[in-house]
Amino acid sequence: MIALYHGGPSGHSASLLIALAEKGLAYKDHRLDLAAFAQHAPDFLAVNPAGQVPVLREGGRTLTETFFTLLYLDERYPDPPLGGADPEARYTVQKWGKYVETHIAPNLAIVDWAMRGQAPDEAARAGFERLPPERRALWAQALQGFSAEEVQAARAALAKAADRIAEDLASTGWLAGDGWSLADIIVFPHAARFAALGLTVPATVADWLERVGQRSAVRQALGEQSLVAAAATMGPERGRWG
Ligand SMILES: N[C@@H](CCC(=O)N[C@@H](CS)C(=O)NCC(=O)O)C(=O)O
Repeated sequence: MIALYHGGPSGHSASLLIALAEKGLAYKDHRLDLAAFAQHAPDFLAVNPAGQVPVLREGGRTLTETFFTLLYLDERYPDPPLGGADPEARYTVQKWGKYVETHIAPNLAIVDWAMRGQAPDEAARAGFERLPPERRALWAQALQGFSAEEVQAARAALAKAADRIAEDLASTGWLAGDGWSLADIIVFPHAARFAALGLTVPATVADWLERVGQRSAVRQALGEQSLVAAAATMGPERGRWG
């Protein structure tokens, strides 16, 4: 059986929750309280030493990296297929998977972190010591805070991302090809936070967010919790692959 370790219906975790609901897959639910830094507790670090969610486990395999995990799920459980109907759509799905990782999520984390303005308490800081050096260094940087210029640059990058989302939605109303796909699933939870961070999005993007939010799998994945109100991506997600 699938087991999912996640932080609730926001950020990367939301993408996997949506995909599992879309494919009607049952799973053992391990929800972690990210605000309490449960992702840095020894029992979870035994699952993912990087101290990040989501993590999907199945048949002795431990999968991290959300976009790759989405691709895995789509190949293993092809009904309904979400990877793109033709080479062009599949290319676009992959493009969005990378763009979320290299541009959208890291900049969102900076803006969110700057707005949150809360310093983790001593107990949380103790957890940082258990992280691998590169993750510890990122946290140290976040605790120092980001400069006004860095936050401004992150906001500008997100505004550009909103425009790029609008561009790809223009022809079919979906990000890749003429239907709902992994591209929509990987981008949606992040783009859904833009408004809460004071970023205005083009009307096409607002309309797409509304349509995606109404899908039954998305409603099922989000449960009672609204995405915007949900705890946002935690952590200084800079220095990703890509
Ligand atoms: N590259 C990872 C990023 C995952 C990620 O950023 N997870 C965030 C929540 S959305 C997290 O666990 N942050 C907690 C931390 O870094 O301590 C993926 O694609 O899954």
